[in-house]
Amino acid sequence: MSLLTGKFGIVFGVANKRSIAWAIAQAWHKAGAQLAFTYQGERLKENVEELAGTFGGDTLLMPCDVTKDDDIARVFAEVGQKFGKLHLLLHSVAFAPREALEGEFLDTSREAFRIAHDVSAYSLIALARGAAPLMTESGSIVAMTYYGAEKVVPHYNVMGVAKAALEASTRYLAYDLGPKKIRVNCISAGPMNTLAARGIAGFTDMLKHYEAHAPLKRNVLPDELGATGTFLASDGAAAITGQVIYVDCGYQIMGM
Ligand code: NAD
Ligand code: 0WE
Repeated sequence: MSLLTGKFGIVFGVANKRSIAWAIAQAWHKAGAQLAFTYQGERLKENVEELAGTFGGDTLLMPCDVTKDDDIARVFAEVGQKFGKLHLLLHSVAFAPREALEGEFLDTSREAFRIAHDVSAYSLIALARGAAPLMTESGSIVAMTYYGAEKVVPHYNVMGVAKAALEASTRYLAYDLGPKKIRVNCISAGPMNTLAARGIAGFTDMLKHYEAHAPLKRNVLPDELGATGTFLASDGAAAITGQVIYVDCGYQIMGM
């Protein structure tokens, strides 16, 4: 028996094979979970179809823009019909308008603030509310965060504030859902070369900075995020909720 045998899960945030969501989905699948996937829009449908197809069988695949309540309602209605229950949910979704990640935080517009928080933080609350009625046996909700939530990372700007909201939401959700045996945790990942990181000015230098300064003197690998995602999803983590687990080669402990 594998760690996640008999568990049903849903994954939000696969865009391509480099997505953190795909690394964790593969690990969950290898551990025996049966998974459903959502994709942001038609643009990404083919990618996700092809990736999910590598699991064989008919994987449940649904469009979902996490800023649309109707999309979210439809997703959980379908999961209810096809799976009947749910144990795992991965939130690996973030967005802020590009201009908000370039200049000064001081210049963040009301609209950029709203969008970043809607997509990157509020969505966790909406997805947890949709999933909870299906998590009748027990549940594990995992969300991806980043160090810019707690310390200033130049140019991460409003995304840092949105991640702080995501991490605080994780704690309040953990409190509300704890009595139902539903756990809610974040993985704080070191920088990864994904679509969301591509084109960020100085990203290559950031990878080098982590290599130089993290205790383990290297960057995180996708499989290592998968392994932590599997642990948090498993009954081995049954007493862990409301936490932020750092998978960053130790970078977060450093003061200088
Ligand atoms: P990615 O681009 O592969 O994933 C981001 C996903 O967000 C995409 O699948 C995109 O479709 C989805 N998304 C954006 N807006 C959406 C919307 N309105 N509705 C539905 N989906 C939407 O990049 P990634 O690096 O894998 O990012 C995944 C998560 O990991 C994000 O929360 C990100 O903040 C976090 N993270 C990334 C890094 C990194 O360095 N790449 C480090 C720590 C945390
Ligand atoms: O969470 C993220 C990135 C999320 C993200 C990326 C983009 C790029 C394209 C959110 N919104 C957008 N909007 C776009 O238009 N990371 C943790 C990766 C990341 O992004 C940074 C980083 C790191 C690390 C931006 C500036 C500084 C550091």
